[in-house]
Amino acid sequence: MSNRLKVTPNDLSAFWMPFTANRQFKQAPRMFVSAKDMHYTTSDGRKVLDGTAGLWCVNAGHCRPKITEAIQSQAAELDYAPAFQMGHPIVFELANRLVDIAPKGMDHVFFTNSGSESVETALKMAIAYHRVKGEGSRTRLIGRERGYHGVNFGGISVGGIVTNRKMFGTLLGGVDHLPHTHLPEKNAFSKGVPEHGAELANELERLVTLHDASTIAAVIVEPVAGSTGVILPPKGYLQKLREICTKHGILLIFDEVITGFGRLGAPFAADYFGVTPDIMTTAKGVSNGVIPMGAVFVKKEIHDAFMTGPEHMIEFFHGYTYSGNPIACAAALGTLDTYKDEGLLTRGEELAPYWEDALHSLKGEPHVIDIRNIGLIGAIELAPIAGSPTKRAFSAFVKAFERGALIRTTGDIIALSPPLIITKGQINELIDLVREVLRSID
Ligand code: PXG
Ligand code: PLP
Repeated sequence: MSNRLKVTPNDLSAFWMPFTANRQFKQAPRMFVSAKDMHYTTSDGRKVLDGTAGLWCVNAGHCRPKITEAIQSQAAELDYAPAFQMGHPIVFELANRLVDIAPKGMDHVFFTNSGSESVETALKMAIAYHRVKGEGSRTRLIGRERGYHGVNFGGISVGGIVTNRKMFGTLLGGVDHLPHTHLPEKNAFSKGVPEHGAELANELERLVTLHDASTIAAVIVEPVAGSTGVILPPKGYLQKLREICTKHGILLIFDEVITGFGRLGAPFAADYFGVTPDIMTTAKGVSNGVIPMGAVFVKKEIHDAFMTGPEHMIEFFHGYTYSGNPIACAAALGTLDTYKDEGLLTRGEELAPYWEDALHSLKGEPHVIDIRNIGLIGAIELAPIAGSPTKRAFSAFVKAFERGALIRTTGDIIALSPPLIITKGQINELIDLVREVLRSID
């Protein structure tokens, strides 16, 4: 008999929850038991509007038929095939489909299972690329303050969120950071990309002078920083970073784990900003969050640099047991079909002005000190309660959940990023609910 039956079904103690206040959660659990399109259903039978696409990943909405069916039929046909030295057809099909929608020149895809793994993959690729090109001294990595690049050692090393770093020792050596671009004193309540701060990209020149270009492998940034509370690139900033990287032979990595797959109203942030990186990390929206998957897009020159040496030799000593897992690939193909059928990779462009107006209508509500938006992303920054940072936003999160909407908070910032299928009526509903919540909290 299954051991499972001996477990008390509602004993919450065994599961150590990720990025969660475990003790608090377990005293008053918030549980979802099902989901459809724009809504979750809670364990007490309430409908909750998904204002965050899960964790920025369910871009096509929940339990979409093409995705569900693709997974079901793939599971019954080929459940797993070894990822190393063996293949299966749909992983190749998926790679081609992804390259078709990728920014021009990003012709190759390496599969992972998460954003964190995509980041590790990209960083290793960058260092190895310079080595295969005969520039083995280029090992230094440059991230940015307040950057989030997942939770593995490479990612937290280039990342810039202190709580994610300070507990974990010395991290990777040879890492430096650009300053973040959050300038509330100049840019508060900007609509879309802010005017001020492009010159912060010149800090890269300072780091090049400090370390010498010959030691620097790559710069990694989120085109729009998500996890840290939605920080936008000032007008012209990403273009400048691109120019400086190109000038010094430094690879530019865009971490598009959140911005990829339609979040800004274009397929990728690279398209939105007209700036093409050398490597682009993705996850989340690639499979609608339904089955774990990540994809690292790479320029042809980088891929081709590895394709030398004896043909029987492995070119890149890196990969995961589940790289290109067949069921994850099926989920991703079902996702791409859904995006295509419904125009979701560009739907955000039409909705963005409506979203922007709705969001900025919260200016003047209690506690609001800044509002930021781009594509279908929004952030409402609240003044912290003196001496208790994060408490105000967290009570907004709990209140919103009780009233029927899922929002996300980080620090004292409310972040919103609904599925790309949201209607105008649901945008109003979400924003009105947030308004009521702001009026109801201390
Ligand atoms: N890079 C970026 C830019 C991300 O946003 C990761 C890497 C890591 O992905 P994985 O799949 O390993 O989690 C992310 C993930 C939030 C939130 O609420 C953001 C993320 C994950 C969970 C919550 O802001 N970003
Ligand atoms: N740890 C052990 C003992 C393993 O055998 C493997 C893979 O074979 C891994 C970790 C890595 O696992 P994955 O490929 O799922 O990342």
